[in-house]
Amino acid sequence: MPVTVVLGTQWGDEGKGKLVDILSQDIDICARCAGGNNAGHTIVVPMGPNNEKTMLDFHLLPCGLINPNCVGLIGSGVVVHVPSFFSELEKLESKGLNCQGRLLISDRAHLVFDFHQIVDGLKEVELGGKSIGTTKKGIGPAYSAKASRSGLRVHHLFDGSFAEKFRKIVEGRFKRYGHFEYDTEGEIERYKDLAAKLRPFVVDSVTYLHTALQANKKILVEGANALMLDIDYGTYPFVTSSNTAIGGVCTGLAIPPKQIGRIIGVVKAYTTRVGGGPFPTEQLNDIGETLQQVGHEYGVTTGRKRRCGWLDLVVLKYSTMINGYDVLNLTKLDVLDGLDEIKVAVKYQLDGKDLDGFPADLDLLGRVTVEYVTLPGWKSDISKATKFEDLPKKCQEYVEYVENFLGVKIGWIGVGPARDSMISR
Ligand code: 2SA
Ligand code: GDP
Ligand code: MG
Repeated sequence: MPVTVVLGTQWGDEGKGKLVDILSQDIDICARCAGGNNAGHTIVVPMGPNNEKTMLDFHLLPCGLINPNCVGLIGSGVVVHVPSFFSELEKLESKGLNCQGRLLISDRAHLVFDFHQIVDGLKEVELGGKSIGTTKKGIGPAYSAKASRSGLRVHHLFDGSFAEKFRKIVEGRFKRYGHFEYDTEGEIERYKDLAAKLRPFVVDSVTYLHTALQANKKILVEGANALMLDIDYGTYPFVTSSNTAIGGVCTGLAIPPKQIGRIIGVVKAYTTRVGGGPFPTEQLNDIGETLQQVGHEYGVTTGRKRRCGWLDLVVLKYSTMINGYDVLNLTKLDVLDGLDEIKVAVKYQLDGKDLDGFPADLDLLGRVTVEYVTLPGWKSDISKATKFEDLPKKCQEYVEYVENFLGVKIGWIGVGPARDSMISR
Protein backbone atom coordinates (compact mmCIF):
# COMPACT_ATOMS: atom_id res chain seq x y z
CA MET A 1 0.00 0.00 0.00
CA PRO A 2 1.46 3.35 -0.97
CA VAL A 3 0.09 5.48 1.89
CA THR A 4 1.40 5.38 5.47
CA VAL A 5 -0.22 7.51 8.14
CA VAL A 6 1.29 8.85 11.37
CA LEU A 7 -1.26 10.02 13.95
CA GLY A 8 -1.18 11.42 17.48
CA THR A 9 -2.96 9.08 19.89
CA GLN A 10 -3.38 11.35 22.95
CA TRP A 11 -3.67 15.17 23.26
CA GLY A 12 -0.78 15.94 20.92
CA ASP A 13 2.96 16.52 21.23
CA GLU A 14 3.68 12.81 21.37
CA GLY A 15 6.69 13.26 19.08
CA LYS A 16 5.03 12.69 15.70
CA GLY A 17 7.51 14.96 13.97
CA LYS A 18 10.48 12.83 14.95
CA LEU A 19 8.94 9.64 13.56
CA VAL A 20 7.80 11.42 10.39
CA ASP A 21 11.37 12.62 9.87
CA ILE A 22 12.74 9.08 10.28
CA LEU A 23 10.17 7.50 7.96
CA SER A 24 10.53 10.26 5.37
CA GLN A 25 14.06 9.16 4.55
CA ASP A 26 12.35 6.60 2.32
CA ILE A 27 9.29 8.58 1.14
CA ASP A 28 8.40 10.52 -2.02
CA ILE A 29 5.66 12.80 -0.67
CA CYS A 30 4.98 13.90 2.90
CA ALA A 31 1.55 15.48 3.28
CA ARG A 32 -0.35 17.37 5.95
CA CYS A 33 -4.11 16.75 5.88
CA ALA A 34 -5.54 18.85 8.73
CA GLY A 35 -4.92 21.67 11.18
CA GLY A 36 -2.73 24.67 10.50
CA ASN A 37 0.14 26.42 12.18
CA ASN A 38 -1.35 25.64 15.59
CA ALA A 39 0.67 22.41 15.31
CA GLY A 40 4.28 22.33 16.45
CA HIS A 41 6.53 19.45 15.46
CA THR A 42 10.11 19.56 16.72
CA ILE A 43 12.92 17.62 15.11
CA VAL A 44 16.53 17.29 16.15
CA VAL A 45 18.70 16.33 13.19
CA PRO A 46 22.33 16.53 12.12
CA MET A 47 22.78 19.46 9.71
CA GLY A 48 25.49 21.54 8.10
CA PRO A 49 29.08 20.65 7.18
CA ASN A 50 29.86 19.44 10.72
CA ASN A 51 26.64 17.50 11.11
CA GLU A 52 25.74 19.55 14.14
CA LYS A 53 22.61 18.56 16.05
CA THR A 54 20.09 21.19 14.93
CA MET A 55 16.60 21.76 16.23
CA LEU A 56 13.97 22.55 13.61
CA ASP A 57 10.36 23.34 14.41
CA PHE A 58 7.63 22.85 11.87
CA HIS A 59 4.13 24.26 12.17
CA LEU A 60 2.45 24.33 8.76
CA LEU A 61 5.14 22.73 6.62
CA PRO A 62 5.50 18.94 6.59
CA CYS A 63 8.57 17.57 8.44
CA GLY A 64 9.30 15.18 5.57
CA LEU A 65 10.95 18.15 3.82
CA ILE A 66 14.10 17.32 5.77
CA ASN A 67 14.65 14.52 3.25
CA PRO A 68 15.98 16.47 0.21
CA ASN A 69 14.20 14.07 -2.15
CA CYS A 70 10.82 14.39 -0.51
CA VAL A 71 8.02 16.70 -1.70
CA GLY A 72 6.05 18.46 1.06
CA LEU A 73 2.34 18.87 0.37
CA ILE A 74 -0.07 21.03 2.37
CA GLY A 75 -3.38 19.34 1.67
CA SER A 76 -6.86 20.75 1.10
CA GLY A 77 -7.95 19.97 4.68
CA VAL A 78 -5.29 22.29 6.11
CA VAL A 79 -5.97 25.95 6.90
CA VAL A 80 -3.19 28.24 5.74
CA HIS A 81 -2.06 31.60 7.09
CA VAL A 82 0.01 32.72 4.11
CA PRO A 83 2.34 35.17 5.96
CA SER A 84 3.17 32.41 8.47
CA PHE A 85 3.79 29.97 5.61
CA PHE A 86 6.49 32.28 4.26
CA SER A 87 8.02 33.12 7.63
CA GLU A 88 8.27 29.41 8.50
CA LEU A 89 9.80 28.66 5.12
CA GLU A 90 12.34 31.48 5.51
CA LYS A 91 13.27 30.34 9.02
CA LEU A 92 13.83 26.76 7.88
CA GLU A 93 15.83 27.88 4.85
CA SER A 94 17.99 30.10 7.08
CA LYS A 95 18.86 26.97 9.04
CA GLY A 96 20.05 25.30 5.84
CA LEU A 97 16.94 23.46 4.62
CA ASN A 98 16.44 24.02 0.91
CA CYS A 99 12.79 23.46 -0.03
CA GLN A 100 13.11 24.94 -3.52
CA GLY A 101 10.72 23.33 -6.01
CA ARG A 102 9.39 20.67 -3.65
CA LEU A 103 6.82 22.41 -1.51
CA LEU A 104 3.19 22.48 -2.63
CA ILE A 105 -0.12 23.85 -1.34
CA SER A 106 -3.52 22.64 -2.38
CA ASP A 107 -5.65 25.16 -4.25
CA ARG A 108 -8.59 23.97 -2.12
CA ALA A 109 -6.95 24.73 1.25
CA HIS A 110 -8.81 27.39 3.22
CA LEU A 111 -7.08 30.63 4.16
CA VAL A 112 -6.55 31.96 7.66
CA PHE A 113 -6.32 35.75 7.86
CA ASP A 114 -5.16 38.01 10.66
CA PHE A 115 -8.79 38.86 11.42
CA HIS A 116 -9.42 35.16 12.17
CA GLN A 117 -6.61 35.32 14.71
CA ILE A 118 -8.10 38.45 16.29
CA VAL A 119 -11.51 36.77 16.42
CA ASP A 120 -9.91 33.66 17.96
CA GLY A 121 -8.70 35.85 20.83
CA LEU A 122 -12.07 37.65 21.16
CA LYS A 123 -13.95 34.32 21.30
CA GLU A 124 -11.66 33.14 24.06
CA VAL A 125 -12.35 36.32 26.03
CA GLU A 126 -16.11 35.77 25.56
CA LEU A 127 -15.76 32.27 27.01
CA GLY A 128 -14.12 33.72 30.12
CA GLY A 129 -13.31 30.98 32.66
CA LYS A 130 -14.47 28.31 30.18
CA SER A 131 -12.02 29.30 27.45
CA ILE A 132 -10.56 26.54 25.28
CA GLY A 133 -6.97 27.67 25.61
CA THR A 134 -6.47 27.87 21.86
CA THR A 135 -3.18 28.76 20.23
CA LYS A 136 -4.88 31.96 18.91
CA LYS A 137 -3.73 31.12 15.40
CA GLY A 138 -7.23 31.64 14.01
CA ILE A 139 -7.82 27.92 13.45
CA GLY A 140 -11.36 27.73 14.89
CA PRO A 141 -12.62 30.87 13.11
CA ALA A 142 -11.15 29.71 9.78
CA TYR A 143 -12.74 26.25 10.00
CA SER A 144 -16.02 27.87 11.14
CA ALA A 145 -15.99 30.02 8.01
CA LYS A 146 -15.32 26.90 5.92
CA ALA A 147 -18.27 25.05 7.50
CA SER A 148 -20.57 28.02 7.13
CA ARG A 149 -19.55 28.34 3.45
CA SER A 150 -18.18 31.85 3.80
CA GLY A 151 -14.46 30.99 3.77
CA LEU A 152 -11.88 31.91 1.18
CA ARG A 153 -9.65 29.22 -0.33
CA VAL A 154 -6.21 29.46 -1.90
CA HIS A 155 -7.66 29.61 -5.44
CA HIS A 156 -9.70 32.68 -4.44
CA LEU A 157 -6.44 34.62 -4.17
CA PHE A 158 -6.19 34.46 -7.93
CA ASP A 159 -9.74 35.30 -8.92
CA GLY A 160 -10.77 38.87 -9.61
CA SER A 161 -13.35 39.01 -6.82
CA PHE A 162 -10.96 38.42 -3.89
CA ALA A 163 -11.05 42.04 -2.61
CA GLU A 164 -14.84 42.25 -2.75
CA LYS A 165 -15.30 38.92 -0.94
CA PHE A 166 -12.66 39.81 1.64
CA ARG A 167 -14.32 43.17 2.49
CA LYS A 168 -17.69 41.48 2.92
CA ILE A 169 -16.28 38.86 5.29
CA VAL A 170 -14.46 41.43 7.44
CA GLU A 171 -17.68 43.52 7.62
CA GLY A 172 -19.46 40.39 8.87
CA ARG A 173 -16.84 39.95 11.61
CA PHE A 174 -17.27 43.60 12.68
CA LYS A 175 -21.03 43.04 12.93
CA ARG A 176 -20.53 40.01 15.13
CA TYR A 177 -17.64 41.18 17.34
CA GLY A 178 -17.89 44.97 17.22
CA HIS A 179 -15.39 47.12 15.37
CA PHE A 180 -11.84 45.95 16.11
CA GLU A 181 -8.70 47.56 14.77
CA TYR A 182 -8.07 46.12 11.32
CA ASP A 183 -6.69 47.64 8.13
CA THR A 184 -8.93 45.92 5.58
CA GLU A 185 -7.65 47.81 2.53
CA GLY A 186 -4.04 47.40 3.66
CA GLU A 187 -4.60 43.64 3.91
CA ILE A 188 -6.09 43.51 0.42
CA GLU A 189 -2.97 45.25 -0.92
CA ARG A 190 -0.66 42.95 1.06
CA TYR A 191 -2.45 39.89 -0.32
CA LYS A 192 -1.85 41.01 -3.90
CA ASP A 193 1.88 40.58 -3.27
CA LEU A 194 1.42 37.44 -1.21
CA ALA A 195 -0.72 35.86 -3.94
CA ALA A 196 1.96 36.47 -6.56
CA LYS A 197 4.59 35.00 -4.23
CA LEU A 198 2.40 31.98 -3.44
CA ARG A 199 1.42 31.09 -7.00
CA PRO A 200 4.40 28.80 -7.75
CA PHE A 201 3.54 26.62 -4.75
CA VAL A 202 -0.13 26.09 -5.64
CA VAL A 203 -1.29 22.78 -7.07
CA ASP A 204 -4.48 20.87 -7.77
CA SER A 205 -3.69 18.39 -5.01
CA VAL A 206 -6.44 15.97 -6.01
CA THR A 207 -4.93 15.34 -9.43
CA TYR A 208 -1.39 15.55 -8.06
CA LEU A 209 -1.97 12.84 -5.45
CA HIS A 210 -4.02 10.69 -7.78
CA THR A 211 -1.19 10.75 -10.33
CA ALA A 212 1.33 9.99 -7.60
CA LEU A 213 -0.73 7.01 -6.41
CA GLN A 214 -0.99 5.69 -9.98
CA ALA A 215 2.79 5.92 -10.25
CA ASN A 216 3.17 3.99 -6.97
CA LYS A 217 4.88 6.89 -5.21
CA LYS A 218 5.32 6.42 -1.48
CA ILE A 219 3.20 8.87 0.49
CA LEU A 220 3.43 9.61 4.20
CA VAL A 221 0.64 11.52 5.91
CA GLU A 222 1.80 13.59 8.85
CA GLY A 223 -1.02 13.88 11.38
CA ALA A 224 -1.27 17.11 13.34
CA ASN A 225 -2.66 17.50 16.87
CA ALA A 226 -4.16 14.19 18.01
CA LEU A 227 -7.20 11.98 18.50
CA MET A 228 -8.33 13.57 21.78
CA LEU A 229 -8.36 16.97 20.04
CA ASP A 230 -10.50 15.69 17.14
CA ILE A 231 -13.60 17.85 16.59
CA ASP A 232 -15.88 14.78 16.70
CA TYR A 233 -14.13 12.29 18.97
CA GLY A 234 -12.05 14.48 21.27
CA THR A 235 -13.05 16.08 24.55
CA TYR A 236 -15.50 18.47 22.85
CA PRO A 237 -15.58 21.48 23.08
CA PHE A 238 -11.97 21.41 24.32
CA VAL A 239 -10.72 20.29 20.94
CA THR A 240 -9.29 21.80 17.81
CA SER A 241 -11.56 22.44 14.83
CA SER A 242 -10.46 19.73 12.42
CA ASN A 243 -10.71 15.96 12.10
CA THR A 244 -7.37 14.91 13.50
CA ALA A 245 -8.41 11.24 13.50
CA ILE A 246 -7.99 8.85 10.56
CA GLY A 247 -11.08 10.22 8.77
CA GLY A 248 -9.30 13.54 8.27
CA VAL A 249 -6.72 11.79 6.09
CA CYS A 250 -9.33 10.89 3.48
CA THR A 251 -11.25 14.15 3.62
CA GLY A 252 -8.19 16.38 3.96
CA LEU A 253 -6.21 14.89 1.08
CA ALA A 254 -8.75 13.13 -1.14
CA ILE A 255 -6.94 9.86 -0.67
CA PRO A 256 -9.27 6.88 -1.21
CA PRO A 257 -9.45 4.79 2.01
CA LYS A 258 -8.38 1.65 0.14
CA GLN A 259 -5.00 3.26 -0.58
CA ILE A 260 -4.17 3.57 3.11
CA GLY A 261 -1.75 0.95 4.32
CA ARG A 262 -0.02 1.24 7.67
CA ILE A 263 -1.59 3.45 10.34
CA ILE A 264 0.97 4.31 12.98
CA GLY A 265 -0.01 5.75 16.36
CA VAL A 266 2.48 7.82 18.32
CA VAL A 267 2.13 7.38 22.09
CA LYS A 268 4.01 9.41 24.66
CA ALA A 269 5.04 7.21 27.63
CA TYR A 270 3.03 9.55 29.90
CA THR A 271 0.27 12.04 29.03
CA THR A 272 0.36 15.78 28.37
CA ARG A 273 -2.22 18.32 27.40
CA VAL A 274 -1.83 21.99 26.55
CA GLY A 275 -4.79 24.32 26.89
CA GLY A 276 -8.02 23.80 28.83
CA GLY A 277 -10.27 20.77 29.17
CA PRO A 278 -10.53 17.57 31.14
CA PHE A 279 -7.48 15.41 31.80
CA PRO A 280 -8.32 12.50 34.10
CA THR A 281 -4.75 11.36 34.83
CA GLU A 282 -3.31 14.86 35.32
CA GLN A 283 -0.89 15.08 38.25
CA LEU A 284 -1.05 18.49 39.91
CA ASN A 285 1.80 17.55 42.20
CA ASP A 286 5.53 16.75 42.21
CA ILE A 287 5.07 13.96 39.67
CA GLY A 288 3.42 16.33 37.17
CA GLU A 289 6.13 18.90 37.84
CA THR A 290 8.89 16.32 37.31
CA LEU A 291 7.40 15.09 34.02
CA GLN A 292 7.06 18.70 32.85
CA GLN A 293 10.64 19.58 33.73
CA VAL A 294 12.38 16.37 32.66
CA GLY A 295 10.29 16.13 29.50
CA HIS A 296 10.77 19.87 28.69
CA GLU A 297 7.04 20.06 28.16
CA TYR A 298 6.51 23.50 26.67
CA GLY A 299 4.28 24.28 23.67
CA VAL A 300 6.29 24.58 20.45
CA THR A 301 3.92 27.19 19.03
CA THR A 302 2.97 29.21 22.11
CA GLY A 303 5.66 28.36 24.67
CA ARG A 304 2.95 27.45 27.20
CA LYS A 305 3.74 24.92 29.91
CA ARG A 306 2.08 21.61 29.10
CA ARG A 307 0.00 19.90 31.77
CA CYS A 308 1.36 16.45 32.65
CA GLY A 309 0.07 13.18 34.05
CA TRP A 310 0.30 9.40 33.94
CA LEU A 311 -0.20 7.33 30.83
CA ASP A 312 -3.92 6.81 30.27
CA LEU A 313 -4.63 3.44 28.69
CA VAL A 314 -8.38 4.14 28.70
CA VAL A 315 -7.71 7.05 26.35
CA LEU A 316 -5.40 4.88 24.27
CA LYS A 317 -7.90 2.04 23.99
CA TYR A 318 -10.53 4.53 22.78
CA SER A 319 -7.98 6.07 20.40
CA THR A 320 -7.11 2.60 19.04
CA MET A 321 -10.80 1.79 18.48
CA ILE A 322 -11.19 4.87 16.30
CA ASN A 323 -7.93 4.98 14.38
CA GLY A 324 -7.18 1.24 14.15
CA TYR A 325 -3.42 1.50 14.66
CA ASP A 326 -1.34 -1.24 13.03
CA VAL A 327 1.72 -0.38 15.08
CA LEU A 328 2.75 2.14 17.72
CA ASN A 329 5.74 4.34 18.43
CA LEU A 330 6.21 4.76 22.20
CA THR A 331 8.11 8.02 22.76
CA LYS A 332 9.91 9.83 25.57
CA LEU A 333 10.37 6.64 27.57
CA ASP A 334 13.67 8.13 28.81
CA VAL A 335 11.70 10.84 30.66
CA LEU A 336 10.52 8.15 33.12
CA ASP A 337 14.11 7.02 33.94
CA GLY A 338 14.29 8.60 37.41
CA LEU A 339 10.91 7.48 38.77
CA ASP A 340 10.64 4.92 41.61
CA GLU A 341 7.30 3.72 40.36
CA ILE A 342 5.13 4.45 37.36
CA LYS A 343 1.36 4.40 37.24
CA VAL A 344 -0.83 3.69 34.25
CA ALA A 345 -4.59 4.26 34.17
CA VAL A 346 -6.42 1.07 33.21
CA LYS A 347 -10.06 1.77 34.03
CA TYR A 348 -12.59 4.54 34.64
CA GLN A 349 -15.42 3.97 37.10
CA LEU A 350 -18.58 6.01 37.48
CA ASP A 351 -20.84 5.55 40.52
CA GLY A 352 -19.07 2.28 41.29
CA LYS A 353 -19.53 0.83 37.78
CA ASP A 354 -16.82 0.21 35.20
CA LEU A 355 -17.20 2.38 32.11
CA ASP A 356 -16.93 0.97 28.61
CA GLY A 357 -15.23 3.38 26.24
CA PHE A 358 -14.59 7.05 26.91
CA PRO A 359 -17.53 9.26 27.97
CA ALA A 360 -18.79 11.90 25.54
CA ASP A 361 -20.29 13.98 28.35
CA LEU A 362 -17.65 16.07 30.09
CA ASP A 363 -19.73 16.27 33.28
CA LEU A 364 -19.62 12.48 33.49
CA LEU A 365 -15.93 12.52 32.66
CA GLY A 366 -15.37 14.99 35.49
CA ARG A 367 -16.93 12.50 37.93
CA VAL A 368 -15.02 9.35 36.96
CA THR A 369 -12.59 7.66 39.32
CA VAL A 370 -9.46 6.45 37.64
CA GLU A 371 -8.08 3.04 38.52
CA TYR A 372 -4.31 2.73 38.19
CA VAL A 373 -1.86 -0.14 38.02
CA THR A 374 1.53 0.63 39.54
CA LEU A 375 4.61 -0.68 37.76
CA PRO A 376 8.16 -0.49 39.15
CA GLY A 377 10.52 2.14 37.75
CA TRP A 378 13.88 1.07 36.29
CA LYS A 379 15.91 3.92 37.77
CA SER A 380 18.63 4.01 35.14
CA ASP A 381 19.59 5.98 32.05
CA ILE A 382 18.15 4.41 28.88
CA SER A 383 19.13 7.23 26.52
CA LYS A 384 22.02 5.27 24.99
CA ALA A 385 19.99 2.12 24.30
CA THR A 386 19.90 1.13 20.65
CA LYS A 387 18.14 -2.25 20.93
CA PHE A 388 15.16 -3.45 22.93
CA GLU A 389 17.48 -5.88 24.72
CA ASP A 390 19.60 -2.94 25.96
CA LEU A 391 16.68 -1.69 28.04
CA PRO A 392 16.50 -2.72 31.72
CA LYS A 393 14.10 -5.60 32.35
CA LYS A 394 11.58 -3.39 34.20
CA CYS A 395 11.61 -0.94 31.32
CA GLN A 396 10.97 -3.76 28.84
CA GLU A 397 8.09 -4.85 31.06
CA TYR A 398 6.57 -1.35 30.94
CA VAL A 399 6.68 -1.45 27.14
CA GLU A 400 5.18 -4.94 27.06
CA TYR A 401 2.45 -3.95 29.52
CA VAL A 402 1.27 -1.16 27.21
CA GLU A 403 1.56 -3.38 24.16
CA ASN A 404 -0.43 -6.21 25.73
CA PHE A 405 -3.10 -3.92 27.13
CA LEU A 406 -3.75 -2.33 23.74
CA GLY A 407 -3.13 -5.42 21.64
CA VAL A 408 -0.96 -3.40 19.25
CA LYS A 409 2.73 -3.93 18.66
CA ILE A 410 5.14 -1.20 19.72
CA GLY A 411 7.45 -1.02 16.73
CA TRP A 412 9.60 1.95 17.78
CA ILE A 413 10.68 3.29 21.15
CA GLY A 414 11.98 6.84 21.60
CA VAL A 415 14.76 7.29 24.14
CA GLY A 416 15.79 10.89 23.35
CA PRO A 417 14.92 13.79 21.05
CA ALA A 418 17.48 13.12 18.31
CA ARG A 419 16.83 11.10 15.16
CA ASP A 420 19.17 8.31 16.26
CA SER A 421 17.56 8.01 19.71
CA MET A 422 14.98 5.59 18.42
CA ILE A 423 14.91 1.84 19.00
CA SER A 424 13.35 -0.09 16.15
CA ARG A 425 11.89 -3.53 16.99
P1 2SA B 1 -6.62 25.62 18.38
O1 2SA B 1 -5.56 26.69 18.40
O2 2SA B 1 -7.98 26.17 18.07
O3 2SA B 1 -6.28 24.45 17.54
O4 2SA B 1 -6.70 25.11 19.90
C1 2SA B 1 -7.72 24.21 20.32
C2 2SA B 1 -7.16 23.19 21.30
O5 2SA B 1 -6.19 22.38 20.63
C3 2SA B 1 -4.98 22.41 21.34
N1 2SA B 1 -3.84 22.40 20.43
C4 2SA B 1 -2.70 21.76 20.69
N2 2SA B 1 -2.42 20.86 21.65
C5 2SA B 1 -1.14 20.40 21.64
N3 2SA B 1 -0.15 20.85 20.79
C6 2SA B 1 -0.44 21.76 19.86
N4 2SA B 1 0.54 22.38 19.16
C7 2SA B 1 1.53 23.22 19.90
C8 2SA B 1 2.71 22.35 20.33
C9 2SA B 1 0.80 23.89 21.08
C10 2SA B 1 1.44 25.09 21.73
O6 2SA B 1 3.13 21.53 19.52
O7 2SA B 1 3.22 22.47 21.43
O8 2SA B 1 2.51 25.56 21.37
O9 2SA B 1 0.79 25.60 22.69
C11 2SA B 1 -1.78 22.21 19.74
N5 2SA B 1 -2.39 23.04 18.87
C12 2SA B 1 -3.67 23.15 19.32
C13 2SA B 1 -5.02 23.75 22.09
O10 2SA B 1 -4.12 23.79 23.16
C14 2SA B 1 -6.46 23.83 22.51
O11 2SA B 1 -6.66 23.01 23.63
P1 GDP C 1 4.62 16.48 17.95
O1 GDP C 1 3.73 17.68 17.93
O2 GDP C 1 3.88 15.21 18.19
O3 GDP C 1 5.51 16.38 16.74
O4 GDP C 1 5.60 16.67 19.20
P2 GDP C 1 6.33 18.01 19.69
O5 GDP C 1 7.46 18.31 18.80
O6 GDP C 1 5.32 19.09 19.93
O7 GDP C 1 6.82 17.58 21.11
C1 GDP C 1 7.64 16.44 21.32
C2 GDP C 1 8.92 16.91 22.00
O8 GDP C 1 9.61 15.79 22.52
C3 GDP C 1 9.92 17.56 21.04
O9 GDP C 1 10.63 18.54 21.73
C4 GDP C 1 10.84 16.42 20.62
O10 GDP C 1 12.14 16.86 20.26
C5 GDP C 1 10.89 15.62 21.90
N1 GDP C 1 11.03 14.16 21.72
C6 GDP C 1 10.52 13.37 20.74
N2 GDP C 1 10.77 12.07 21.00
C7 GDP C 1 11.47 12.05 22.17
C8 GDP C 1 12.00 11.00 22.99
O11 GDP C 1 11.87 9.83 22.70
N3 GDP C 1 12.64 11.39 24.13
C9 GDP C 1 12.79 12.69 24.51
N4 GDP C 1 13.41 12.96 25.65
N5 GDP C 1 12.29 13.70 23.77
C10 GDP C 1 11.64 13.38 22.62
MG1 MG D 1 3.45 19.48 18.95
